[in-house]
Amino acid sequence: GKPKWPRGDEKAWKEAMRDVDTDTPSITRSIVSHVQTSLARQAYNLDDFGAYQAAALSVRDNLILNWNETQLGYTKREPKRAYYLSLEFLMGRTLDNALLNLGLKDQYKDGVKQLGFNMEDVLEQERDAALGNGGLGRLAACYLDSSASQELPVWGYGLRYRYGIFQQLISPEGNQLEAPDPWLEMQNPWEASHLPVLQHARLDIFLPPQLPRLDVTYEVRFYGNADRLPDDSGRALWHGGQEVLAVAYDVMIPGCYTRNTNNLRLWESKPKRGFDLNSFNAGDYERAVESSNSAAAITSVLYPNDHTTFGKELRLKQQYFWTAASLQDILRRFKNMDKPITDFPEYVSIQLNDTHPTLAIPELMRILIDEEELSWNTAWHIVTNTFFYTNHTVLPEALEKWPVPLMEHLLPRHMQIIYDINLFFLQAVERKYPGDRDRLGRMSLIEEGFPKHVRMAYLACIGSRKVNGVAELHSELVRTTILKDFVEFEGISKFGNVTNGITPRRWLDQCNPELSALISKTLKLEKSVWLKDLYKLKDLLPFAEDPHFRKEWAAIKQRNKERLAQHVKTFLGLEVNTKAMFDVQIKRLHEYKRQNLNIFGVIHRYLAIKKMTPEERKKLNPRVVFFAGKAAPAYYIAKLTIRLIVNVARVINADPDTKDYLSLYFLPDYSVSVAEILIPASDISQHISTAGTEASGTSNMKFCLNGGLLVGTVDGANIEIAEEVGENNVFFFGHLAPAVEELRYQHLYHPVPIEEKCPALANVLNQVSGGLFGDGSVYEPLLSTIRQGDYYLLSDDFDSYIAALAMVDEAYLDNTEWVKKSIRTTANMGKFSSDRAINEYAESYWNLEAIKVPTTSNFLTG
Ligand code: NBX
Repeated sequence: GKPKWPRGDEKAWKEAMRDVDTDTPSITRSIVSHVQTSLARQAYNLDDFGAYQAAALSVRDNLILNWNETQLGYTKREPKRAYYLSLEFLMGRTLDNALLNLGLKDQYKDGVKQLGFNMEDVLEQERDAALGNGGLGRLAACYLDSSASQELPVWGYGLRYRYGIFQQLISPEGNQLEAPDPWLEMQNPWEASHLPVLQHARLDIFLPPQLPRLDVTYEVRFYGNADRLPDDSGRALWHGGQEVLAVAYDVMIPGCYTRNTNNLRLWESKPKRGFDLNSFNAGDYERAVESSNSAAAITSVLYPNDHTTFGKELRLKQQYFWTAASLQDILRRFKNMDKPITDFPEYVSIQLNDTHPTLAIPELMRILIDEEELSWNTAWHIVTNTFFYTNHTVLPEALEKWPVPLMEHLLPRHMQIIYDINLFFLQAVERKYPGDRDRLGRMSLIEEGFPKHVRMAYLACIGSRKVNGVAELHSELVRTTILKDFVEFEGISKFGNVTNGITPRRWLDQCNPELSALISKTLKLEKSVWLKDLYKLKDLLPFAEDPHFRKEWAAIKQRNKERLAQHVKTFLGLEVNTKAMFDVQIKRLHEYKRQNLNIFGVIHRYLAIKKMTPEERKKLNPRVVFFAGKAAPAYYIAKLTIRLIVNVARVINADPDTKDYLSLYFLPDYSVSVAEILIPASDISQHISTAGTEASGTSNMKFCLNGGLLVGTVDGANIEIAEEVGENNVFFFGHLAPAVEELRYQHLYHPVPIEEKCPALANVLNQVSGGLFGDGSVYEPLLSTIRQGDYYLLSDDFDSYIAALAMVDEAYLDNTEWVKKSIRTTANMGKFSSDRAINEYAESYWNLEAIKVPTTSNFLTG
């Protein structure tokens, strides 16, 4: 029989639980108690870091209670749940966000002040959780914040990498160097592990026992053999190989102004046994620990490559380890409800964040067929009603493909299942288009070649209920290019769009508290209202006509510029002219994002200023250009771009003729926290990808929400931003997406020398070659990408880019009109809240309903 619960005296439990829930200690008492017990430190030797740790633990106490309450509420109500599978969650810092969402910001600020600390300094102590590369990972983090805030029962699943995205250093020559990011070294108070306390005791400098739940571990198999059973059941037995343990770590995700606190479950790999006793007894100690090393290696590091795929075995192991552990966990939770397995899609939706978790499709087939003993058709029906696939890129080099021999070796049963899916799928295609061999070749899950490859985007597409892109233009490109044949075959209604969004909590209230306060004051609304209904910003529009309001608006921008200047002073030791226009481009370095276009534009401007007389220069409005971003460690051209930026900065910042009118900074080690300082300080930001290449972009939304104007191409979400804020408030330039193919064709077959086609750009390139910024030969490989081929069309867009920047200069001269543009931009950004986006997923894709967790505890009686 089931053991009695709770154990012991129920009344004693109830009373104690009520006390825990209601007798909350004062904030100072809670912090001091953590100082003295959890940290084993004392008042007289407490530094900022200790104060951060104690404050974090105190806040964590609140989160845990809410989180327990939420999970219990969900379990009792048995709602449909959605799961967001993402290999990346770029969370940034947590303390400030948790305080905002709990509504305890002012209280904690006062609390730490009473104890002698300044909240801003305390917040600065926290290290970013940087388990992601860029937009895709940060989008996942915004969606978690919105899911909890919208009271939706959504969990995230990911990997607990020991090393996040690398730390970027810049050498004296201007080269990017990579150092590891051991982010867990100083402890992470924001997670609850499911490890036995004793195993962790050695590491636990200050954390109290962390909800040890040994039951949340699963076994994951690799390699071995898959033998089809001799009957006609279609089942197989997968055996042998390597077995690895997945251990859960739970990160609490508080909703904004609600008790709902969702869960982000991150898996860590562990050897199933500490070491292989057979080898150990034979005296081969090294071999004995080798297998345990290889198990632990699976979750050791985040792959730092975005937009490229390498057939690396460890990466495939990560993908399978994570999807297998997550599916076991999801199935166990479903089975606790005692529903027939065929109801699975009524209770579970799984969103695939790009193709990285696509193995979940054959894995669920394997479980349903081999373990649950369902027929192929029943299993396929369940699978294709459970999964949803979001595509984040149409760049061909970014589409994941895995070599068949590697898949066969690592996941022999999954390779069989993929072949079977492909067989049934191509049979259906053949029935619809008899004799169309070309089409079968194009649509096959297997790309021919030596070796063959599995096309993951096609597998994700046919295994899912719906497929979506992340902005209107991008979704249309998905439908008309990479998945064209699939749209024709399956019908257009399966292929939708959900335009990305950003959380206004972090990207307005937290990063720009003064602007947030001004908005609340002006709208006469608590921020708890407009931060959860961002269309309310529309009511700021009339205030664009109010000179007093404009003055306050502009003054806040100015103080944010000074805050950024202070940051540059502290970390780079450089002075920034805060009277200048601040022009910002911050994103991963990539040729398609065209940081090269920007730096060539800067050089062009520099050369123009050099030619002017001192009188002419005095009429210029000064400009400060900021770059930040990381390059994939093996992306040679992207790294050369960084080197060029750093060396151009060195020359022009030192040139007495020009330095008052133009200066340039490359801020190393870009991160979420650095973005929080840069974004509110921008007058303009640049989103200048070759049209049709940037799926959406999300920082474009963050800048505009903070009243920075957008300079960009007609690409991704730029288009929808312009629709919302009005085309007269953005600076568009460049060729449109439909022209790109034709232009590339011309580059290939009717090349025009760059001197003829774009003399201004040719001149810039020649200055670089000629050594104006140090040895020109260093940059030859970068320059020749433009002189030859020019795949990203810099020579086609350069002149209109320069013209757009001239329009910016002109518009900036009229300060009143400029501030109006800034206000109108912010006021029209309501659409881009990630609350809107997550609600679209919940309603149109997952059929998910919100569940409010009551604010009083009643889970023993209720
Ligand atoms: O996803 C980005 C797109 O480039 C952006 O346009 C878009 O706004 C954002 C969110 O939808 N994609 C992205 O960040 N991709 C990766 O980081 C990535 C990481 C690993 C990988 C492939 C791509 N193997």
